[in-house]
Amino acid sequence: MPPIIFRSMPDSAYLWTAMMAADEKGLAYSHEALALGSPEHLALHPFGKMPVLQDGDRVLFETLAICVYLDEAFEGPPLQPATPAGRAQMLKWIGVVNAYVFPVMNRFMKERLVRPAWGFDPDRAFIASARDPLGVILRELEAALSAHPCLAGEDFTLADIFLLPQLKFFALTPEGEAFMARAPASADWLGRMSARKGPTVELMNGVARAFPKAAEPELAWALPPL
Ligand SMILES: N[C@@H](CCC(=O)N[C@@H](CS)C(=O)NCC(=O)O)C(=O)O
Repeated sequence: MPPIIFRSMPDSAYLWTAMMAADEKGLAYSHEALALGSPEHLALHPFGKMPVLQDGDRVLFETLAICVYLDEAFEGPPLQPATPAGRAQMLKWIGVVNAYVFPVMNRFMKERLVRPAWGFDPDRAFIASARDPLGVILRELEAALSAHPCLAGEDFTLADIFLLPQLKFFALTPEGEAFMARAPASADWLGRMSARKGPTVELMNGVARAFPKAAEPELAWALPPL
């Protein structure tokens, strides 16, 4: 049994980010399910989020802390830039994903694809309100990925790993598809990231292939110009 254990509900974008970081380092690990909000979960993560990393007696939560720990405590290809300016760029983009991308993109994808597939009405007010913040996010992503092949610069870093599950599942919505059709650098990045080797990328690709289609396939709105 490898010592690293990811504790999480299985379908969690942040779990996939943490596991992908472990894959990129070439680490062995296992995943054990954790019920959201259970006493066991709250004992490991008092703020009640997923995932949690257990490495022997060490228990860590917050995905950025987990990824930095995996990168710095273990051998394997570095996942952070070597220079302070490079690391600042990486942290800037991870901050953008955590503060702006995840709350809008992840919820948009759930309202657009998951809730209707489960028989619930989507929150149409949220879908309408997401247009402008998504426009800013997607414009900035396309600008960054037009300037360099990876999100934080020339090299693949944790910033790419944070963004991948977010953009990948947003791209399955009709609005995400329409964005990809007119954002060649973002579409190229998504293709390259989805082709990386590793069990977590394969897992995400499989989940994406089986994902529900939009119950209302017409565009809820057109994005503002890039
Ligand atoms: N700041 C946390 C955020 C983690 C997070 O939001 N995880 C989601 C799953 S992808 C979660 O726990 N959702 C359950 C909930 O919010 O109740 C981190 O970086 O680990």
